[in-house]
Parts: sequence; structure tokens; C-alpha cells
Amino acid sequence: MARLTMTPEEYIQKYGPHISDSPATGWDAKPAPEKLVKTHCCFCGMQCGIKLAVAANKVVGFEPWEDFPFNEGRLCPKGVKRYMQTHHSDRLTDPLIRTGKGFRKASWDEALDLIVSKIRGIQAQSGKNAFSMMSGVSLTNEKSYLVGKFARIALNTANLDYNGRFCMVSAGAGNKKAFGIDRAANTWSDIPKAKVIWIAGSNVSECFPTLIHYIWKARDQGAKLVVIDPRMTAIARTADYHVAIRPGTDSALNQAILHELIRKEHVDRDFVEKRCGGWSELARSVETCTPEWAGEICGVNSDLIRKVAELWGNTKTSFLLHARGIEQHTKGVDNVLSNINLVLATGRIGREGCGYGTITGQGNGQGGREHGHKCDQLPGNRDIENPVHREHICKVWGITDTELPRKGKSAVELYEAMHAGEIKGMINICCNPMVSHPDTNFAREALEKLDFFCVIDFFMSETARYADVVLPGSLQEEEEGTTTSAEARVVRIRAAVTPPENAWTDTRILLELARRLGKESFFTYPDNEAIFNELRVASKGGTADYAGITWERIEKEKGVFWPCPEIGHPGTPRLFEDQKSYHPDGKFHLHPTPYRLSYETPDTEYPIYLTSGRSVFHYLSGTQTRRIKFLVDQCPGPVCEMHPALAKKLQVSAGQLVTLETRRGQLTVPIQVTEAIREDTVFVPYHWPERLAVNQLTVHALDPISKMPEFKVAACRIRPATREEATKLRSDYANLKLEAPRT
Ligand SMILES: Nc1nc2c(c(=O)[nH]1)N[C@H]1C(S)=C(S)[C@@H](COP(=O)(O)OP(=O)(O)OC[C@H]3O[C@@H](n4cnc5c(=O)[nH]c(N)nc54)[C@H](O)[C@@H]3O)O[C@H]1N2
Ligand SMILES: Nc1nc2c(c(=O)[nH]1)N[C@H]1C(S)=C(S)[C@@H](COP(=O)(O)OP(=O)(O)OC[C@H]3O[C@@H](n4cnc5c(=O)[nH]c(N)nc54)[C@H](O)[C@@H]3O)O[C@H]1N2
Ligand code: SF4
Ligand SMILES: [Mo]
Repeated sequence: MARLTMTPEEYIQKYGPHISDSPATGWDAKPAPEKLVKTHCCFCGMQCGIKLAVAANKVVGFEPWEDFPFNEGRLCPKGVKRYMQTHHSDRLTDPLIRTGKGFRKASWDEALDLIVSKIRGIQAQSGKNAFSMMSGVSLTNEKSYLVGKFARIALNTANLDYNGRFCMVSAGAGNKKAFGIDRAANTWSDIPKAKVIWIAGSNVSECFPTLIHYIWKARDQGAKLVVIDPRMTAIARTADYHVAIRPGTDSALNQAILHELIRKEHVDRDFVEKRCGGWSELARSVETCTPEWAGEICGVNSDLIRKVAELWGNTKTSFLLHARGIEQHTKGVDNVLSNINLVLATGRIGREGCGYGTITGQGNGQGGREHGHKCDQLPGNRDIENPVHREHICKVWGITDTELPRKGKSAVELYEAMHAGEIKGMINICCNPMVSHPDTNFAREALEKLDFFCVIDFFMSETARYADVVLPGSLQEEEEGTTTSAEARVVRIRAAVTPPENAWTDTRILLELARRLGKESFFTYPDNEAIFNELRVASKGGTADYAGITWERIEKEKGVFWPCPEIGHPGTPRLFEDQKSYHPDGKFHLHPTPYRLSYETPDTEYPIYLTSGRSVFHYLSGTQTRRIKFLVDQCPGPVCEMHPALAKKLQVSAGQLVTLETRRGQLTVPIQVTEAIREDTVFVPYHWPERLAVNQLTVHALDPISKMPEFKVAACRIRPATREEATKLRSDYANLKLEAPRT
């Protein structure tokens, strides 16, 4: 048993409120912790170090892990409350099988036998690819790799995709096009060394609270800050320049900025000519993109565009960050490339204080997008259609090329195929599409058409309610493994406790299913470390090369940055130090990004822009945070942020219930009147299910390259809610056991 760093009395004195703050329902945790387990927060891509306090096989609290180099003990509101989910009374503890009246408990044998017979039946009748799998990147690297191999070998289906399709794929595709590698180019420690910080489409303060410290450090040293967001977020309020852009127009803004950089001779000619490919075509593409032209499109003052271009052009060091605000569009890849063009045109990359990075969203959004979770990908970020890449993986897995499925359908395309009746079965692990899928009414119809649907989760998510079989899986803190943080640091996840009662680890479930599907010989791992060691071999030679990373090294070095091709290799905190990309020609590739409209823009019928995102108090589909009383008290349900001028025009006022309508559906919410948003745009956070889901309203149109859905732009109209809608809303809150909005 590990020794405590302080006595139980000191612990309770210092952290008492946390350990006595028991979950909304269920056990009252008072025991003094017996051990502290150094691991990482299960939520966002920051992967903050945390010490979980454990007593009697229960997580009873936490302590800050002050010597973990990224967050140095700092945590956000979700991080400090995360431990309260572990033994929540809502945990699923037995397999469940659907009956005419709901679910009944079943034995593992019965549930697994049923799943296997359904897989066999569907595949025999409709072909291998009629059975599909959806996965998620709250899963560790080991589980992500295992899911990829399980789908390809045990299910032998091409149709596997993951929830990063809603999150990181536009950034990934843009990064691969420009750099030949998909990760942030620098570690966060370069941020304080930069003199201009540029944040495009990220609500950093609410979504990556522990990253803010690095930005403050840069500010303390005189850095200027530019924020591009339709809303004046907390970070935008502190910026030197806030560009309150119209949703869906970032590529036009960036084209005009590039136009200005060229006109004012701020381009690093030597860098673009020697180190980049495609400069003259790119320069030509922005010849007519004046600030006036972009100002009209983006709904911002052309002088402001000139000022930010001047700031970006004049600095010697800089760090550009972006997140889903620019990526979740039908032109997400173009938006990403247009930001990268600004970095490359000024040659500020691969050096101290000269950085670029997309901020990875989910806990393992980085590692989980590298090791074969995606419909078009094999481990090591290899391409499933590339014969050389296929050969390497076939060798590692001991199969022939004909046994390895080819490229499958991406997440939304899977749902379209389910809706069309082509895909008839699915296993869903770690994804809650009934909240997070665009156009949830369409997603529901698709789920209802399945002949068989299985969900592996530790809570009865809104999606699990549509399942035929629900298997009780495990939380991050119940298995050994690794994740890869947003700065590409591979870190160790420690098992603090074992799954409660009759729940199994996710790994055990997948291995047992593989065995029952007759593929045991491909899945003989004595422990999770053996899975990681196979992942190392599978990734070797790929761009996401983990070959030199061991669990032991990670622990000793407090994380190792990939690529790390050999044991003796130090890892790669900063990419491109040799001023070369990972493309075979070693050049950075510039791409013109001609502006095009979003899939749906406001018109006379639906005149208002609707965009969506997050609140600091909830995580994604909310399954994990809507059960924690403190977080629910802080933020019980969605609100519609609206500018006072729009409220006046619509003759509605603060707190009033309104109904938002789009061509897909409607949503009744209270209004939050705020000047911190454009007059033509409303914003709704998306963490709630069913009739509280903003995704009833969104479009499922996709970026043609990344297949990312356009969460960030839809056209809506707004009117006061009717009496029936208000009553319905109150019953929705009652069903969710929440206090209804006071209106
Ligand atoms: N509290 C909390 N933190 C989280 C998460 C969570 O659910 N809750 N989720 C994690 C995950 S998976 C992710 S992906 C990240 C997301 O992190 P972010 O991308 O930072 O968060 P979002 O709220 O999705 O969107 C960011 C901003 O984009 C703006 N925006 C909307 N449309 C546009 C546009 O067209 N252009 C520009 N420039 N901006 C636009 C919105 O106003 C919003 O402020 O957060 C991670 N961290
Ligand atoms: N309108 C709108 N919609 C959006 C977005 C937006 O900005 N606007 N953002 C999109 C983004 S960026 C994202 S990332 C997606 C996320 O969308 P989802 O993937 O649906 O979100 P999660 O809440 O992470 O769902 C994970 C589910 O798996 C479970 N789970 C978590 N960890 C584990 C685990 O280790 N094992 C098992 N077995 N289960 C686990 C949770 O209980 C939960 O039910 O939402 C997208 N949807
Ligand atoms: S910033 Fe992200 S990783 Fe850190 S404590 Fe908050 S949710 Fe967890
Ligand atoms: Mo995400």
C-alpha cells in the first residue's frame, strides 16, 4: 500500500470538503484515504495530472499532483469533481437485455452469447460490413488500439469509426495536408515565450482552463493577444483585439490577413520559397481578398482586420491556437489550412516561442486519433488504403491482406447507412450520439432501424436506452493504460480501483467477445502493457511512432512526446526544428482556401445564426457531469445566449422561455441576454439530451475531406415559447431530476 504524503487528519483538514462531498445519491464517503494514485483527469485533452485518493477500493477524493509538469497541481471545476462519478449509484453493474417493458438483468454469458449470435446472424445474411462499430476517445491508447483490431479482425468489418469524427478530424486532415503529421507542433511551454498569442475559435477559459496559465505567463511578459470568436468569451474580454467574426467565415478573414501580410511585406520570403511548396499559387489566390471584401463577409470592421494583420506581421515570435470554433464546419479543413498559411507565410514554426497547435478536445483525442480507430486508418496514423501500410499491419497482426477490411464509412455516413437500412447492427463503446450527433432526430431514426444495437458504457446513457444489450464497462480509473495529451505527451493512466460489483473492464469485454467470435488467437494479451507493446510495434515507422516509448519510461520521465522511434530516442517535444515537414519532399505545403458559404446560412425564413459549444461545468454529452450535484447546481440546463439588440427585435427578455426552430427541429430554452455575442448570432451549449439537445437543430452536412459535421453553423428562427412548450420543458427537467428554469 502506498504511503500517504500527509496524515489522514491533515488530509481531511486540507481536502475535507472534497471527501465529504458525496455524490448526488448513494454512498457517503468518509473513510480516510489509504493510497494516492498518480494518474490523469479523465476529461479534456489537457490530461492534467491528479492524485486520486483511494480507500477500500473506492475513489474517495483527490489531491493535486503538484510536480506533474503541465498543470503543476492546477485543476478545473470538472477535474476536482470527477472522482464523484466513480462509485455513483447510477453505475451499471450488470449486463442488461431489452425486454418488451424495458431492461432486465442478465448474466455475462447470456448477454455475450446473444451479441455473438446477432453479429453472426446479421453478417451471414447481409455481409460482414452490415455490422458496424462506433468508438470514442475517452478510451486509452490501449483500448483504442484494441477496438481497431477487434473491429477489423473479430468483427471483420470495414465499418468502424469514432467520436473524434465530431471533434478532431478537420484539424487532423489539415495538419496532414500541410505538415504530413497530425499533432500540435509545440509543447505548451513555448506559449510564454511568444510575443503574440492568436486564438481562433476556442473558448479556452471554459474548455481548457489549465492552459490559461500559460497564456497569462505570456501576457505577464508583454505578449499581445488576438481572439477570433463570435462571442466575447472570458479570454476575449482580456484580448488586445477581439474579432467578433460571423460564424462560418474564418477562411475569408484569414485570406484577407494574408493579403495584408503580402501587401505590407511581412512575408518571410526565404522561408516560403525554400521551405514551402505552393507559395505562388497561394499568393495569387488572395490577390483580391482585401480587408473590405472580408469585412463584409465576416461582419467585422476592415480596419480591425488591418490592425490584427499588422500585429501578426510585425512580431518575431508567436503562437497560433485553434479549436472547434473554426473546425466544426463543412469547410473545417479549409479553415484550418487558412490558419496554418498565416503561420507558414511568416516562417514562425519549429523554433523556441514560435508555435502552432490545434487544441485537442477529448481526454485521449490525440492518441485515440492515431492508432486505428478511424474508418480510414491503421495504427501509427497509417492509411488503410496504402498497400505498404497494410502490409506492415498485416504482418504485426498475423493476417493476410485479403483478411484486412478496407476503408469504411465515417461516423455520420454510418448513421446515414443505418437510416437507409444498409447497416443493420452496431456495437457502440464510449460515445453518446443521442446528445452529440448532429441532427439527433435523424440519429434516433437511424438507431431505431437497427436490427441489433449493443452499448458498452458505465452509465445508462441516452444512447444506451436504445440498445438491445447494454454491457457495464469501466471508467478510466479502473484500468491501466496510457493517453496522449494535446501537446502529444504520452502519459500513464493508473488503475486506482477495480470496476464495481459485476461490471467488467472494457478490455475484458472486448477480449471475451473476440474469443467467442473465434478469434482468441489474435488477442492473447497477459495484461494491458502487452497491448501497448504491440501498439509500439504496430506504430513503428508510421508518423505517430511510439516504438521507443515504454510504460516505465513514461513514469520516469513524466510523459514522453512522440514521435519516439527508438528506446534511446529522447522523444520530440517540438516538431520541425530542422525546418522540415514530414512530407516525403520535406516541404511545408501551402493550400489556397477560397471562401465558400456554410451549408445553411440565414434567410428570410430562418434569419439568425445558431452556433453551439460548451459550458465550463459540463463535459460533452454530459453523461459524466450531469450526475455530479455541484456541477448541475452551477449549470442545470441549456440557455440561449442572445444580444440585447436581438432580444429587443424579437420582443423577448432575459429569462423568458423561447423556442428555437430550424429545418430539423425545435428547442425550448430560457434566454440569457448578454452583450458578449454578435447581434446576428445565438449560442446554446450542447450537453443535454432529448428535447433539451441543441443537436435537434443542427445540420448533418459534412466537410468533404474530413467528414466533420457542421456543428457550428445553422440558420434558426426564434419566438416566445407557447404554454404547452413551457409545460413540456418542465416535464423534461422533472424527468432529468433537474430544477426547471425559473421563468
Ligand atoms: N468544460 C468543457 N471543456 C471541454 C469540453 C467540454 O465538453 N466541456 N470538451 C472538450 C472537447 S472534446 C473539445 S472538442 C473542446 C472544445 O473546445 P472549444 O473549441 O474551445 O469549445 P467550443 O465551445 O466547442 O467552441 C469554441 C468557440 O468557438 C466559437 N465559434 C463558433 N462558431 C465559430 C466560427 O465560425 N468561427 C470562430 N472563430 N469561432 C466560432 C464559439 O463561440 C466558442 O466560443 O473542449 C474540451 N474541453
Ligand atoms: N452541437 C454540438 N454537438 C457537438 C459538439 C458541439 O460543439 N456542438 N461537439 C462535438 C465534439 S467536439 C465531441 S468530442 C462529441 C462528443 O460526443 P460523445 O462521444 O457522445 O460524448 P461523450 O460524452 O464523451 O460520450 C461518451 C460516452 O461514453 C461513456 N464513456 C466515457 N468514458 C468511457 C470509457 O472509458 N469506457 C466506456 N465504455 N465508456 C465511456 C460516457 O459515459 C458517455 O456515455 O460531441 C460533438 N457534438
Ligand atoms: S482542464 Fe481538462 S484535464 Fe484539466 S482538470 Fe479540467 S477537464 Fe480535467
Ligand atoms: Mo471534442
